[in-house]
Amino acid sequence: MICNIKEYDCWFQRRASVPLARLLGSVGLLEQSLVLENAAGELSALLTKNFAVLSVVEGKDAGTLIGTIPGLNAQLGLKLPSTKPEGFVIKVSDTRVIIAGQDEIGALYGVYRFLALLALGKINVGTELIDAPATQFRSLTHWDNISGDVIRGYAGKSLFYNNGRVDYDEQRVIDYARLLASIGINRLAIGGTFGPGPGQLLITESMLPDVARLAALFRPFGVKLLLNVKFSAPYTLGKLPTADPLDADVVAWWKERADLIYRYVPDLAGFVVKADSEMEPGPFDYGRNHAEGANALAAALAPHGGELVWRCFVYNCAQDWRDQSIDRARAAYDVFKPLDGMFADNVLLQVKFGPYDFQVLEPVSPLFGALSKTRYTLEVQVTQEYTGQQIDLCYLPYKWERILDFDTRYGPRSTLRELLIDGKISGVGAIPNVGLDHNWTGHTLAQANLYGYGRLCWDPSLSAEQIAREWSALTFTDASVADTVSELLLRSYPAYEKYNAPFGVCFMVTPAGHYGPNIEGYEFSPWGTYHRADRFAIGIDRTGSGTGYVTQYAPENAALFGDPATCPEQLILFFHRLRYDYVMKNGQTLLQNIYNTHFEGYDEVKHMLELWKGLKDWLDEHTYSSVLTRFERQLANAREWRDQINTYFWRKTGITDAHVRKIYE
Ligand code: GCV
Repeated sequence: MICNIKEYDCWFQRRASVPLARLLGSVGLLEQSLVLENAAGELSALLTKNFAVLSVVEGKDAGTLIGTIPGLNAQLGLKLPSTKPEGFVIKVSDTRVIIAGQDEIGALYGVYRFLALLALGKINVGTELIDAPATQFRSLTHWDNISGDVIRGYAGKSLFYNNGRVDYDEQRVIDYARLLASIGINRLAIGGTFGPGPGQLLITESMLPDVARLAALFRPFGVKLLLNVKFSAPYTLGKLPTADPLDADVVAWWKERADLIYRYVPDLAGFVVKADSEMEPGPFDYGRNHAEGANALAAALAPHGGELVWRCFVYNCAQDWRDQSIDRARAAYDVFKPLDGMFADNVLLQVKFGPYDFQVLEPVSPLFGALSKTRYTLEVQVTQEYTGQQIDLCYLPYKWERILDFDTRYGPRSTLRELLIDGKISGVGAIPNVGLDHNWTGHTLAQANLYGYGRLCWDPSLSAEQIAREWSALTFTDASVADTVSELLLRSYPAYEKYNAPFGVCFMVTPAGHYGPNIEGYEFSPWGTYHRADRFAIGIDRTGSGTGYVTQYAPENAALFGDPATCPEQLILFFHRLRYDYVMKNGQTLLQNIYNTHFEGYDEVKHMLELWKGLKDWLDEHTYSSVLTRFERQLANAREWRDQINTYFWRKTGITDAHVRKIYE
């Protein structure tokens, strides 16, 4: 059977008809609200489009009822149990299907979950399900520029801007809103991050009507907008002489500006700010700390119920590589930990998962768990900046699962997963991987990363494997194709780790674009990410006797990472400077392990390419060949990594590979 997928429709593919058609043919809605009406409309439209069930919206005698739990209980005398905010109940009997939300958005989420389960063949008479998101803040932040280019975007131009204007295909935005809501995303930041881009312009009166129109497209899907704004706006836009957060005129300016913005978008979720980060203006420009900076903006949002997402990506990006006293990895903790408890209640610090910058192999940031009196979120990248740029297949939930597994060792229930579930981490943020490419994500299989991100935000206890299987089965309607695709996804991250920078040294990428190897590309740069390889050794000593970074962790982790004997070997060069003849747990030297992993990484990609080729007769030509082309490029990339890394270390050390494989002179 040919598996003919419509890439544009992502995880909403057409199916054969379904058993409960009789009940699904009419959808009843007894309460009126924008989101509930959309939920009913979505259900009937998608049933008709994808399941060959001609479904119409009707009254209370319909076979399928949608509503809120309190509403349905009151109107129909049901006894549906209540759940957490944004959660839902699904109940299927032989006379009725009920999809009830704790609130209106919960009902919408229930609809999408119902449709997914229907597609997976998991809805039957007797199905009862209660589910709710683990965390209330599940966001994506767009880095799109007003020019239409997307910073670190690998899937075409911006969905929102073109040529200096807000300019979009309305249907496309609605389809995007559907994709987001179907995986539970409820916040979307627009407005870019750098320079005089949209972050600046969107909060002016000339563009606020555009923002209001976009907000209206997302509103029925329960997605609230956030605006990326610039800390310097009081002087760049407001013509004040300063943006000092303690200056009364600046405080008043932010208040007036927030009041103006909320007149256009009354349910705006708030602002996102990248301050004192990579040349962006911030409180340090005025000798203020980050609590003082954040609180000034947060005060302007508070009367409107808005939140301020304040990014912790603050470090010195003008370092002298000769100066070994500075360690960039320490920066976020050094800046933010002393301020714990000093942020206003509506501030959410957004902490990158690692101390560097979304690297393939870097430890989890020591700020997690260490912040105990401040609300903060976990930040990851869905866009594959350092993970193959949607040319290479790299299934990110594999990585995120391991991040969530990390035990901070601050008290009981101290893994990131538990902190998130218990509300000690207040949400998740990420940079999406989408653009105007027809398949949204450039690489069709990269849709799994967007899907997986939403699913993990909703339920951090899902495994990467569960998500891979779920996404593959929703997208590839043939079971054996879906199996192979899951296998490819699950193989992809470990393979990528193997051919990338070894054992946690990080940043061996080309500085210009971050795709492909450049072993010393960052070595003499101001960005603070050095590996300092010489003839004998490589890596940074971050122990107590080195940069001291390791002491930023809770004592048990400091001890674990601080000793090469107990440090997880995948990260060993992040924490330690080791000689190439250091013997690793498998009895082979560090150098031999570097050689081995790079040969293996390439071979693994070759194997993945063969697995994909095996799907040729099972897939529609377009999907098959577009992914094939990417696998071929990935193989070339893996080869480049393998040969550059191995040759580099062979030339440094003069020590040959024990298996005498080809290394270039
Ligand atoms: C938008 C990385 C990227 C930058 C990005 C930055 C950030 O450094 O390379 O392009 O800036 O992260 O997270 O703000």
